[in-house]
Amino acid sequence: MIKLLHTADWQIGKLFGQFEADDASALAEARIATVEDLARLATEEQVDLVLVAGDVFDAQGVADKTVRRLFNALAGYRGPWVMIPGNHDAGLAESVWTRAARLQAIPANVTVCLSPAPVQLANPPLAILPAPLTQRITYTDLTEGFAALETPAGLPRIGLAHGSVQGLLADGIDSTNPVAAGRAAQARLDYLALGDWHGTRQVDERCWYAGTPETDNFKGNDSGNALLVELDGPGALPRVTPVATGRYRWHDRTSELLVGSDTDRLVEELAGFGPRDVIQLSVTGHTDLAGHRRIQHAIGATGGRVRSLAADLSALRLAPTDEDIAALQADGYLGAVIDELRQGQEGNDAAAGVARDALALLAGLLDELRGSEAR
Ligand SMILES: [Mn+2]
Repeated sequence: MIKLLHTADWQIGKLFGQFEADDASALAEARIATVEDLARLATEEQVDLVLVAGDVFDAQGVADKTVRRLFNALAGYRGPWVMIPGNHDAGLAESVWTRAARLQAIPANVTVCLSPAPVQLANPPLAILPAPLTQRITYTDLTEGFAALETPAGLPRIGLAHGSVQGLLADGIDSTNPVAAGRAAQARLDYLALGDWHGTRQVDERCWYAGTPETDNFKGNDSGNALLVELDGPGALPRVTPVATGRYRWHDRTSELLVGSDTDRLVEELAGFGPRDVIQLSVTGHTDLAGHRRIQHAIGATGGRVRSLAADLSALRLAPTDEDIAALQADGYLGAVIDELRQGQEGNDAAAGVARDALALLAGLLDELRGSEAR
C-alpha cells in the first residue's frame, strides 16, 4: 500500500495587508508553522511521500529569508517531498524556484518539478506526472499530455497539477489554467492531486483539491485541511481522508438587529470566539442606546481575545428610544438638534449617513456625560 499526504496552496509570504500589523504578521507566521505541522503529520502517519500541488509561495518576490524559512520548515519529514509551481509561484525562466536553488535552500529530499518530465520514485515505486505552470496564466490544459506519457507497467501513476477543473467551480474562475474534468480516468491516473482551489474538495473518485492547509480568506469553503491518500496498488480506488491542519478559523458574519433579542444573540455569539478566531463582522439594522453600548463593549472585549476582529457598524442605525432621549435630559436647543437628526437619518443618501453618525456621536457623548456625572 502507498500512503501519501496531498497538500497545496501554502501561499507562503502572503502579506494580509488589510489587517493590523500584529495580526498580519501572526497570520503570515501561522502559514510556516502549519507547514511544520504538515511535516510532523507526514512523519507520524508514516506516509511514503508528500505532494504539494502548487502555490507554495504567494509571490515571486518573497524575501530570501522567507524562502529559506519555508524549506527549513520541511525538516520534520525526511521522506520525499514532490512539489510543482502554481500560478502565484510559476516556474518562469527566473523565479522564486530558481532563486531558491541559487540560495541552495532546497533540501535533497525535495523535488521541485519545473518541467513536465515524469518523476519516478524507487521507494515507494511509483510515477508522478507533474503539470507545472511555467507562466501565471495559461489557456491550454497542461494535463492534456498525461494520457500519452508512458510509465513503467505496474507502477501507480499519480498526477500533480494546479488549475481549475472545467465546469466544476463558480463561473468566471475556470477559464484560466484549465484542467479537463475526468482527467484522472482519461489519463489512467490512480490519483490526481490538485491545487488552486483553496477549499478541500473532491472532484471525482480519483481526483481532489487538497485546499490550503491554513485558511487565508473569508470564503468559508472548507479550507484548513490536508489529505491523507491511501492506494492499495495500481488500479485500486484511493481512500482519501481530510485531516484538519489550520490554526485559525475565519468567520464572515453579518448580524441584523431588529428586536432586542438580536442584540443578546450577537453579544452571545461574540462571547463564543477565542484566540484562534479571525472575524469580519458587519452589523446592520437598528438599536437603542443601551443596545449600542452593549455591542460596543462586546466588540471591544472580543477584540482583545481573538486573533482579529474587524467590525463594521456603518450600516447600524442608532435609534434612541423616547426614554433614551428623555433620559439624556437634552432639552432646549440640544433637544431640537436631536429631533432634527432623528428625522434626518431616514434615507440612504450621504446626508442621512451624516445625521446617523452625528446622532450616534451626540447621544453617545451625552450618555457618557451622564455616566460621569452620576459617578
Ligand atoms: Mn493558490
